[in-house]
Amino acid sequence: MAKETILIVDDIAQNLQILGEVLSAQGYRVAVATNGLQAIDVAQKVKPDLILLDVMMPEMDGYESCRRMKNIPEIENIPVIFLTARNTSEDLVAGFEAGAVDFVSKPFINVELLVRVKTQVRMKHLVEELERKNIELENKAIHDDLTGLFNHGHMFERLTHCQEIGVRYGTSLSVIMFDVDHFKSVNDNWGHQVGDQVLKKVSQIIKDTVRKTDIAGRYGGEEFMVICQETTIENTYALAERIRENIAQADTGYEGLRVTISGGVAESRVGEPVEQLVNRADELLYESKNSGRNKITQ
Ligand code: GH3
Ligand code: MG
Ligand code: MG
Ligand code: MG
Repeated sequence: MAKETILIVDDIAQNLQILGEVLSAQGYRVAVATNGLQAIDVAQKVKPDLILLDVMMPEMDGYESCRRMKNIPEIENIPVIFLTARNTSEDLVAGFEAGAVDFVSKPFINVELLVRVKTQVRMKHLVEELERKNIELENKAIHDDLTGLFNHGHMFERLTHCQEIGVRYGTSLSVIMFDVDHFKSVNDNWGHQVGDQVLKKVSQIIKDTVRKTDIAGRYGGEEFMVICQETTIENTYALAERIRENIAQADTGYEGLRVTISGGVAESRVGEPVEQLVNRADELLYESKNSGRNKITQ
């Protein structure tokens, strides 16, 4: 049995009753409205899976109601079928132009109406599923599986974009490059799986420490990057320090296992290619490594 909600709109009570009975008998939930304006209101509240819309109604006719609904983002994708005694070719054109997906003539034949309703409801569900899958795929394409942070490719895209914004509007841009200290020995002494858990933990701390406007990603194996816009290099350095400290103090969940990270902070120079900015941050990171690790260099 169907469990979808159908909004039926008609100014004649008897029509609503007949329609309601036919649809309810098939298991559809039914919502009603008696004019075009009310239909918009109910549609926004109920978010039905389909709307069966009469054309001739007082206050606002079906065409105008449909046109308006197609301009309201939260309900624009709900399919509308016109159910009307007006079925000249001009009426059909007007209805489709208003955004309807189908027409059923009044008086309607039950089986025909039900088949058309079922088809449109199924189409709507298919489209929604495709959209969900698409969003899922897009998300997967820009995120790192292990840590949920943005991946290398996306970080470079964002960095390039931030650089362009910087050139156009004169906003500042700085990056932090992090690398986990002696991570090879974590793997060697604790195993690769523990190593993975440590990377997750480090990522979580980075996520929890950065501000909403910062962009954090996993740059490589045990390397991380944070992009900061519209902030001074001093602020970026302070953020890097907070992250370093939070990680150094964190409980990894494994007794006796502590990790530290080192970092380099660089600010974009006018006209500098992003690769060069990253290289400079990388060089500063290696200064941190060479001077004892668990350190940030600016
Ligand atoms: P340093 O302080 O100089 O950075 O030393 P390090 O041991 O961290 O540096 P090195 O580059 O020699 O080792 C990095 C290690 O990170 C080697 C690699 O196997 C490990 N690694 C990279 N990606 C992953 C991952 O996804 N999971 C785990 N468990 N290990 C990883
Ligand atoms: Mg009517
Ligand atoms: Mg490394
Ligand atoms: Mg390392």
